[in-house]
Amino acid sequence: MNIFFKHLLLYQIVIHLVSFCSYLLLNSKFITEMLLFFCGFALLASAMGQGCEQGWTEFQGSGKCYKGVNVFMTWEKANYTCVAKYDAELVSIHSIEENKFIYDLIKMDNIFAAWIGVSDIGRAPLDFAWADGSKFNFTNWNIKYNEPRFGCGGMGGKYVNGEWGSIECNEIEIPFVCQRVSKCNEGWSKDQATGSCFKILSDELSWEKAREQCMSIDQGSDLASIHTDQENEFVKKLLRENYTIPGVQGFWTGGNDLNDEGSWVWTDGSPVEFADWHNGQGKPTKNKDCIAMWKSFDYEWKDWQCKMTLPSVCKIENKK
Ligand SMILES: [Ca+2]
Repeated sequence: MNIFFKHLLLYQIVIHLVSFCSYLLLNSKFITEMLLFFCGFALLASAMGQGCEQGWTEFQGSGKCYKGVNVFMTWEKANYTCVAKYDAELVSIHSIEENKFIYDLIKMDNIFAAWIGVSDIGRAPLDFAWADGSKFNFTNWNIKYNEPRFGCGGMGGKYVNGEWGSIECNEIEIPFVCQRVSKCNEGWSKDQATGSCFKILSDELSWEKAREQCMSIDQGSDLASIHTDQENEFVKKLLRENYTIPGVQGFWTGGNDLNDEGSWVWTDGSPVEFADWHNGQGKPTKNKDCIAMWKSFDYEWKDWQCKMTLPSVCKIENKK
């Protein structure tokens, strides 16, 4: 973008911001509105989400906990503060429902704008990404004002009903919203890298019965799916360190080729892309249609008869 044009746009934004703030000050509403904003946070602090620490609020649809921070900072300082002070990240938004949830949560009606985790920092201009590294699969730019134009994104207040405006990352200071993945329910182990929760069930059951048991113990729980090397190592570590049952051969996961011989899928129907088969395992074999993590293979994978009885690994997937 032409630098003069960019500065002209910035100039216009600053003028609008100044006139907007002057309006608030002249009407003696500014302090009241800031107080309302602060009160909103205070109320939130007392409203604990089930899977969230005190002062954070959960949105069931995302498995994340949110906190509005009523301190005025540049985008980069806000991002740093989420990480360093709150062990969190600037919020990423993946649906209009999540956008609306955050809008209501931080009482956006009362403020001009709040930083969200979208920026092009370290990338090509306007090639946006989320600060938490999650997929950039949803946007809510205000098209009417020809957004986006600058490198960082903020959620706008009632004048744009929570649509996003772009702002110069280090020129403007506004409040911001941090997010954390929800903590796991009692008895589950959290994989910090993904936010998913895992639990080992010791009852030795057929694959089908094991799946029923997994699904019955907690909302969103199913036999474990494993999508990456990192996740595989997390589960292996869990099995090695925390679980020893004499005589146990292995643990059921959700992987199976029950519907189509040799075509391995997880219980949600997604294909098994990452795999950790032990030598010779995972070949198309009738009657060996379920994947177990096998103790004598140091928990590498084995295709095994689904009717055999094993303990199992359950998972509540974080759908961030
Ligand atoms: Ca098979």
